[in-house]
Amino acid sequence: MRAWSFACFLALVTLQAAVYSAQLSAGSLSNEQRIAIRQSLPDLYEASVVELQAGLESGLFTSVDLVNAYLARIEEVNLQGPLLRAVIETSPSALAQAAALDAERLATGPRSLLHGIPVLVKDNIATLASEGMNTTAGSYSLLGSVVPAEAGVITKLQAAGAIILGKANLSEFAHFRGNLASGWSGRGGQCTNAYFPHADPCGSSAGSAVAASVGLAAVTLGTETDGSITCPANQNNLVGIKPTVGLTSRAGVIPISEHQDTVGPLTRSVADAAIVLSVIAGPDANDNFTLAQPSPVPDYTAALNGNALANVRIGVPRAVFMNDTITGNDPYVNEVFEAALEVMRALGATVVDPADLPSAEAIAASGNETVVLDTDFKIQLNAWYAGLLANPSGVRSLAELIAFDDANPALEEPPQYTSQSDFIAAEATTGFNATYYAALEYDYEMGRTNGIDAALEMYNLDALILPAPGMTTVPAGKFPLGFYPENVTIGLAGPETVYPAPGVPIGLSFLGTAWSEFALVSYAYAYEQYTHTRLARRAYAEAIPTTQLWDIIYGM
Ligand SMILES: *[C@@H]1O[C@H](CO)[C@@H](O)[C@H](O)[C@H]1NC(C)=O
Ligand SMILES: *[C@@H]1O[C@H](CO)[C@@H](O)[C@H](O)[C@H]1NC(C)=O
Ligand SMILES: *[C@@H]1O[C@H](CO)[C@@H](O)[C@H](O)[C@H]1NC(C)=O
Ligand SMILES: *[C@@H]1O[C@H](CO)[C@@H](O)[C@H](O)[C@H]1NC(C)=O
Ligand SMILES: *[C@@H]1O[C@H](CO)[C@@H](O)[C@H](O)[C@H]1NC(C)=O
Ligand SMILES: *[C@@H]1O[C@H](CO)[C@@H](O)[C@H](O)[C@H]1NC(C)=O
Ligand SMILES: CC(=O)N[C@H]1CO[C@H](CO)[C@@H](O)[C@@H]1O
Repeated sequence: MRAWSFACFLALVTLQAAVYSAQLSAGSLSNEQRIAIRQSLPDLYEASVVELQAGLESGLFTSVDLVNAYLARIEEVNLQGPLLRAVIETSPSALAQAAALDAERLATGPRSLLHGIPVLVKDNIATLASEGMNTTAGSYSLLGSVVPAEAGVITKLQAAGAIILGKANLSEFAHFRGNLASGWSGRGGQCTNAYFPHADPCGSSAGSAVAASVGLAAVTLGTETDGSITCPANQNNLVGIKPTVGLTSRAGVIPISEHQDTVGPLTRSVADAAIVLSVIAGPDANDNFTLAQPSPVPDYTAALNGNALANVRIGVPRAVFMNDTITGNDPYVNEVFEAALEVMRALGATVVDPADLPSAEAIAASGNETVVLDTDFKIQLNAWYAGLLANPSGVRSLAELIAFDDANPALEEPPQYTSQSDFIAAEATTGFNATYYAALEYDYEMGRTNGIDAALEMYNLDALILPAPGMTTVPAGKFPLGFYPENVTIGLAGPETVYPAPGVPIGLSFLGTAWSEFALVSYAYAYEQYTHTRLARRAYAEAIPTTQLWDIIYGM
């Protein structure tokens, strides 16, 4: 438990406990009491971690109640009704974990703000097979496989007392298989956005984002290599943090590339994102990139300062990143972005516009990222398959994976979902050589030295800001900016999905230099507290689950 949040949370707990504990122990409740209790229970569509923790501490409900409520909400919307297909599997041991954590809370108190809080994680983040869930990146080639160890971030979550509620659907292999629709996987099918029927959820952390957007769990984890947290955060009205590579452990995460993969939170508020990041950040002996991070890990909740944008210099890198011809953004995105710049100014920030990256044109033209990702993916994915303690499909390498998909079209290559172009390009690479090292060097030069860091230095900036979806860099925090208007021209995104579409959210991104998450969280918080854009629009009615804690506790 960290100082700032603890104080705040204790105040809430004390208040609620004083009011309701007596009533809950009473055998029969008066009408007024029922209404009071019902009103005191958080709405799971929006509930924050601090609110849930307060309710758990005061005995208003238990973690068992919470798990039951979230499971019922998943049941309502996942494979029926709106067919969100956000969740691939739920944990058969979640209720037992919840009961044990409830008992521990009574005996010795909460371990952290995440004690007894249900979390969904993307299906490329390893959980122990003995806990009952698969780790497959959405692929049947990994169904029933036994991982040698859980992911480093799972160890940290569980040490903090979090409950792993289930695994979220994703673009298969984090969208590194081929030219496939965002949010589709062989095992999970097509995940869809909760803001418009069959809208594109973006990916690859599609299921994590959709689940967080309508409260199928308290918070979720996604992963990003290039846009896989920031784009779904953008399109699902969420806060997403793409941490600096090496702030959060990638050990036990089905890889694309150790040079770009990173794990981060997808949540409904900046405060929740700060709480989760504080738990999952930090060194892990099994991922040596994490050993390079500054010590100690900051308490990101201490960054939640509503005045954080005062006297801060924010740059707008318009060239390339705001050119609709290159980004493909609907012109409406730039319209709402201009309004956001006015908010920054109102909050005391100096907006430096434009503040272009010297490398902008070179970044847009370069294929060097692909050279690095293709080479790394083959080496690291082969190592993943080779390291499994068992794999019923028999697949033990990328080459065998390609053959498995071709041999099992009903599972992995239904019509319009046949592409394996990324797999095939990666399989053709021959390992580290001079071309690879030059490409890696070039990427760091263009992205960091001559890119973000150069712009921050040239214009004396604290951060950069961009509308979303835009292009992605490190690190970035994305959060709600607005929504597409009712008259937007609906486009096709995939065989089963549309984008843009009326009411689909649009996000805003703060970007900074390596390890600047603390500052970025503070800017995002100041903007969020001033605008509260997320609350301006809800998902479409059918996509909102109706089960609440009340139904679970009192069965009515
Ligand atoms: C994996 O998924 C299969 C099929 O849904 C299921 O039978 C099994 O219990 C799951 N868990 C593990 C650890 O294999
Ligand atoms: C991690 O270890 C490998 C060798 O095991 C080494 O090549 C690499 O440079 C290390 N990376 C970091 C960031 O320390
Ligand atoms: C946007 O990009 C296109 C294509 O590269 C280019 O032709 C155009 O000049 C750019 N627009 C601006 C305003 O820079
Ligand atoms: C990588 O960048 C170099 C330097 O600009 C360029 O010559 C090369 O064509 C790029 N490689 C690819 C595959 O785009
Ligand atoms: C490095 O390997 C790639 C294939 O992975 C190949 O295209 C490239 O020509 C090689 N470069 C050198 C310098 O051998
Ligand atoms: C959509 O409606 C807005 C007013 O709500 C209007 O300003 C805009 O021009 C319309 N766009 C189209 C494409 O009709
Ligand atoms: C929890 C849940 O609903 N899981 C489902 C995800 O989608 C697959 C494929 O449709 C189903 O088999 C799972 O039951």
